[in-house]
Amino acid sequence: MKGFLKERFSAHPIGVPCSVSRRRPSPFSKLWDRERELRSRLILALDFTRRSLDVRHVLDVLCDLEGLAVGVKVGLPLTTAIGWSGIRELVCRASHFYWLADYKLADIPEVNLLTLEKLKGLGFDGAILHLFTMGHETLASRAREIGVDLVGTTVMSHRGCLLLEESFERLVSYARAVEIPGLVVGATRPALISRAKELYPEAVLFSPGVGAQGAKPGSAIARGADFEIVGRSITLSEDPVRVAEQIVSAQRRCVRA
Ligand code: BMP
Repeated sequence: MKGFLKERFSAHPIGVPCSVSRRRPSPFSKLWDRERELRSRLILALDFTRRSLDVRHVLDVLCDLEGLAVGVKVGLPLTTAIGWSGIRELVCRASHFYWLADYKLADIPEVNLLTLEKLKGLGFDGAILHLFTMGHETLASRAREIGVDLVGTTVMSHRGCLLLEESFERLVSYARAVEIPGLVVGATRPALISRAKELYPEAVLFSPGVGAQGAKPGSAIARGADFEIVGRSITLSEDPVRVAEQIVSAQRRCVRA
């Protein structure tokens, strides 16, 4: 493995569960600690890479972006490529990153609860769910107990997401009522980012859609988002470090004092 901070990557053996007993004092505290350390609001979406997706290559990517990305978002593309054991290994080896599980939970409450426990067992710090299914009261309180930060999806970044768009204010108010501490709001919908902040000022806002989907780096931060989720414009670039540096610089110019 390469990388200038290689020693921070644990040499945890494959298949041996790492400690997941860390309890955090408040939601997203690990993420904010890392934000203070790096002065970055960048979360890397690991769906596409220039080479085949395998654990070693992903660790190399993470080594390169060590000082730039505060967190990593993973979902089905990576999981189907490297399997759950691969995900466990990544989370263990690079446990200083904030790990966000993006499986967009949208099941009945009992199944969501079981899945959340499993994600905690894999070492994830946060998990994204859909809000439209509702019924999340027990999930929200269990997530607080076990120290997983929940992030509810409001309006998505792609065009034609009409049902969610129509229900946007209701979804944000629902998240606030059941104390889901984080929200996804597409970076391609700047007015709704500001509106989410008005309706639920304490929420931590995550905005995907920067780069490949058209929103400019820093633009979501300028409208009140806390973190920008960026995938392809970094991971498919010939020079991921340079692109990530440009994104983080743009974000720094937009962070409100
Ligand atoms: P990219 O920068 O390559 O477009 O990646 C965006 C990432 O954010 C993808 O992982 C996608 O699943 C996720 N995402 C999104 O693009 N829009 C949403 O509304 C919600 C998402 O989770």
